[in-house]
Amino acid sequence: MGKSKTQSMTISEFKTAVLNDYVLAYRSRQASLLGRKEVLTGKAKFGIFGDGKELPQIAWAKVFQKGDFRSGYYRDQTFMMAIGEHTVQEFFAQLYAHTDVTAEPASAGRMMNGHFGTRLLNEDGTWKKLKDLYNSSADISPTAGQMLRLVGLALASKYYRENVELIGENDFSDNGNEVAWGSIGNASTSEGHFFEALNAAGVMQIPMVISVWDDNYGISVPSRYQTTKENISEILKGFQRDDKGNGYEIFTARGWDYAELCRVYEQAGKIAREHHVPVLIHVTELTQPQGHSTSGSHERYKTKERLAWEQEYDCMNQFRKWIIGEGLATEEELAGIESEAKKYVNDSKKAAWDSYVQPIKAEIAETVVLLTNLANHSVHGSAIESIAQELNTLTEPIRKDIAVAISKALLITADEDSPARQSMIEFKAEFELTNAERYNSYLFSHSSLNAMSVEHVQPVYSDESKLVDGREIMQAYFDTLLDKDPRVFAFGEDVGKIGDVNQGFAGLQDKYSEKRVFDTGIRELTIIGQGLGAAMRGLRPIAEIQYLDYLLYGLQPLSDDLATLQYRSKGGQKAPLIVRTRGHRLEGIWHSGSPMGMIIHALRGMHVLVPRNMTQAAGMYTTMMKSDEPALIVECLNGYRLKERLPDNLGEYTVPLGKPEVLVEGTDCTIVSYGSTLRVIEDALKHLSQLRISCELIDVQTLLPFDVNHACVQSLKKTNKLIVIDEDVPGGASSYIMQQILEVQGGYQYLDAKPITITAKAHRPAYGTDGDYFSKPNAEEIAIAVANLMHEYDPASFTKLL
Ligand SMILES: Cc1ncc(C[n+]2csc(CCOP(=O)(O)OP(=O)(O)O)c2C)c(N)n1
Ligand SMILES: [Mg+2]
Repeated sequence: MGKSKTQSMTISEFKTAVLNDYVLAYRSRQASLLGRKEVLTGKAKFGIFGDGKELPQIAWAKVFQKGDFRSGYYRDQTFMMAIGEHTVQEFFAQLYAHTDVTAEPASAGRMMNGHFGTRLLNEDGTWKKLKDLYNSSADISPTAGQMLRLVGLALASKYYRENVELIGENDFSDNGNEVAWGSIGNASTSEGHFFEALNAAGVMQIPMVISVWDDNYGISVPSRYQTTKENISEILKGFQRDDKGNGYEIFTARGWDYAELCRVYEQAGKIAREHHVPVLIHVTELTQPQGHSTSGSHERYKTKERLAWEQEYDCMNQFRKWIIGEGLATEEELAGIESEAKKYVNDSKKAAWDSYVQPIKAEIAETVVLLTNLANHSVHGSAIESIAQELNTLTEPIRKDIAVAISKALLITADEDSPARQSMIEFKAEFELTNAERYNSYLFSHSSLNAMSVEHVQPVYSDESKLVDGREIMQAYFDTLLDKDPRVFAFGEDVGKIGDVNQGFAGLQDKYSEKRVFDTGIRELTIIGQGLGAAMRGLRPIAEIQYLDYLLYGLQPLSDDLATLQYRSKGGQKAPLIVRTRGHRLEGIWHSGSPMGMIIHALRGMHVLVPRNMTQAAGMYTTMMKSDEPALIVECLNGYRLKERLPDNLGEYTVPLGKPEVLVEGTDCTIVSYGSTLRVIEDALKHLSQLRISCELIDVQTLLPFDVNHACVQSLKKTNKLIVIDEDVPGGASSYIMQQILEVQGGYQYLDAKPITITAKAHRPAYGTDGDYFSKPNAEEIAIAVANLMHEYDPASFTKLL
């Protein structure tokens, strides 16, 4: 126990506090033991538990304060229980995948057990007053993935503290006094994510405390294959702060030593909170009493000696001995506490199961009535009866059983028509709707601030509107934005001092300070992570990835974390981060890619915007800033020096998402494209108009969402020919566009010629102007392909070119 706290406690208060901790830890252990049984008996699908890690989490919870954030992993059930944000009943509800958010607040049954998170949002999607709450960001499964977001959660405290006068009183922070607490398994520290996050937080000096739960294993692989010297705190000693400058405070504590743990956590919290210094706590000598998860048994890979040691040094065993040794309770008293805790956990488990299974049973009862009715009115009566009976006798029914039974009965009676069958069809439709809400909703925000609801405001021009370089539009836009909204800050490689490699932020660091426009190290993963975490705490970061090609480095947190956030928390969390990048064309294999297919397939759950010029780009930023959703905005690298007119209402006009623009009207064929390729196509159109081929050119503007009002098919109805062009690989984003127009919009009905795509080659673009010309779609190639298509369609009117 930390001295400062215990000194002010009476002996009896101290004893009560310790025994309360024992109750909590014991309940958590029981939950783990029963949880495993629930999986082995088939009531739950998979289980991963926090047994063996109870004690450090109790110590951690003691110093976790309101407004603080957790970003951890699947072992933290005891901590979540100790801060009162995860009841034992909720633990079981998650294990069963209870889809009701009141029963399973972390994810409404979407995330497997051990994936925690608190509800940061009100039901209408607006923020709660986070500084008055104990907060946990929603966990993800990829090991060390939590470390990136953690950097942003901690950075937010620094931002709030440094900009306190600008921001003033708010719901998120009390002068930046909040600590972001991370947890990670020993083996997961082998990931690059861990080291990158560690370094980033050390450089930035942010209030972040990382706990490493070291149980010597990562599933079956022991530390000697994971960590140099088998000791993470030992090898991180160079990070230890000293009087020469920034660094970490590093602690070690044995995971079974209650007193030591309490002391260390109290000190760690104080240093991080007061001085904004990052801290690492290496908690050693932890165990896994039941092995890694329900998927296997650790007897397969741990020696007898290790297993015996784990039994002896099980933190619950040691805690018990310590309590008795210190004279805080007798053997009998502890036995009494234990049997009460067991009952409590059993009762909670039962309550969770009843609450989970009752609605399903009610749905089954309803289905059985409909099936029986259908059986009575069908020549296949007995077959349907047996489907009903089978459904009715399931001991652990799930919704899939209902869906299968309904579909089977409808398939059997395919050639029948009766009111009973009609009722079944209606029930199926209703059931599907309810299940869509349960399992498929909240990929995007449902709040009134969702990006699709942002009002469309047109750009305004006057006689005074100047013709400027594209980059000047961006610079003027960001100036307006930073001026207007103190929550906005921008960062990335070369964003600070020089205002990004294309000068979109030129001069803005001088104007708004290094606190709001700043450079980062070369570290795309944590650039995304720090944006994500900060956006989760009410800020509006713009995280810059220098070139589109390097988005690949930052793709994992975007795909696994940001894009899934609303979905996996069922609308309980959001992070309206804007990721800015630029690309499509520069030079060479790693500077001119346009991997848009990869991006849009990885980022469902985000908006992906591909402005053709800087006027459109600025409007898109405004749209996103008015919304509460995340987006990736890909600016055209070759557009910064092209001239555009500077709109008078920069920062006010918006570009609606999912609304294509017809750039050129035409009658013979529809060409669909986006971004910098449009300029290449415009060159091709000059050739084509000489051949008297009239093309309609459509800029889709946003790939996610795609053409929500089906404008493309309207054009196709007129021209009956479709050409999709982009700079991605063959079958990349162009295939997605094709699928949207032909399948989703029903465009196949209007085709009079084969639909074609014109794309870059399958390899990366070669260096130099020739490399680019022969790797990417060029104007002549496009003109020839379109002319040939027209000839194939109507040889009499259109000559074959080549
Ligand atoms: C990126 C990634 N790789 C692999 C896995 C599979 N996996 C899940 S847990 C785990 C071991 C983690 O060990 P450690 O970090 O020590 O945590 P512990 O389970 O021991 O507490 C692995 C390899 C994963 N979830 N994510
Ligand atoms: Mg481990």
